[in-house]
Amino acid sequence: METLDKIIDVVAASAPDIRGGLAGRRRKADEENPSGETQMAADVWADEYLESELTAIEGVGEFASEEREDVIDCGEGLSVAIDPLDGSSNIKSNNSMGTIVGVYDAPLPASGRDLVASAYVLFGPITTMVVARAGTVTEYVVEDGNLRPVKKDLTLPHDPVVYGFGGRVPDWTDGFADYVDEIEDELKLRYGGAMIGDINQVLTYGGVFAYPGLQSRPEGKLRLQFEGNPMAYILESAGGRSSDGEQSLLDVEPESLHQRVPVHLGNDDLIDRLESTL
Ligand code: P6P
Repeated sequence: METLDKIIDVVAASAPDIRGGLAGRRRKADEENPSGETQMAADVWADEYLESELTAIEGVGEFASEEREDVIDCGEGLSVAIDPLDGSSNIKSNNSMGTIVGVYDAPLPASGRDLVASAYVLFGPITTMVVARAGTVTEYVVEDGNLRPVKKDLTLPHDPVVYGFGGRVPDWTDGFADYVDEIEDELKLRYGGAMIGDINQVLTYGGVFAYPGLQSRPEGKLRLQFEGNPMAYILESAGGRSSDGEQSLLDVEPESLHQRVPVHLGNDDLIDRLESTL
């Protein structure tokens, strides 16, 4: 089995244990992640679990996590960048969250153009996994850690329905606020505070997700290596677009492992309109 298949299978096989470990780990850990965000005990749990599983795979050369300062060198081969439990603050309110994985054929930090696959596991009412590789996107149900395909060659619906925008309204830039004025007249608001769940709605119904650059934080909140690039790879493989406001996220120059980037993802014409408005 090739390395990429092993990575995807290990992430799927880990999902039931990670999900099963959430209930007892709803408390805050007494640590911060490299982005200065308070870690939940579940963040640490999921990160340690996946680090152990993924670094053991023959053909994985580097491992990095949103929860760790530095890249771990574990041999030769592909680089795996994960957000082990994206949206972990949703544990408190029992809302959706999950794991994001980017597989790069280059040392980290890497360009999105070096991605050979990306995926996310969504802990919703059921556990699903969406995988983009070789230009196509597949949605699976994760059953006992095994992948059962339910949607092959998944593409964004042509007629968009939902939008979800992060950041506080007073902190949006004038350009983004002008864009929101247009969009909110056309689409329905769906924002759950975990990008996996919000982007899964965009993939399901069509629409746009954004965590934009803010007045207080022009670089936005989300991390390029662990969130922006992998999700952009999925959306673009599904016929959509991504943007930092000017260009595809996959073309953003990697400068540091935890660099943040404004993230806009969705139907191509909605992203085109965003770029012409910003
Ligand atoms: P806010 C979760 O913490 C996350 O990294 C993304 O999954 C999500 O889109 C965003 O931050 C939510 O941020 O400011 O709305 O809590």
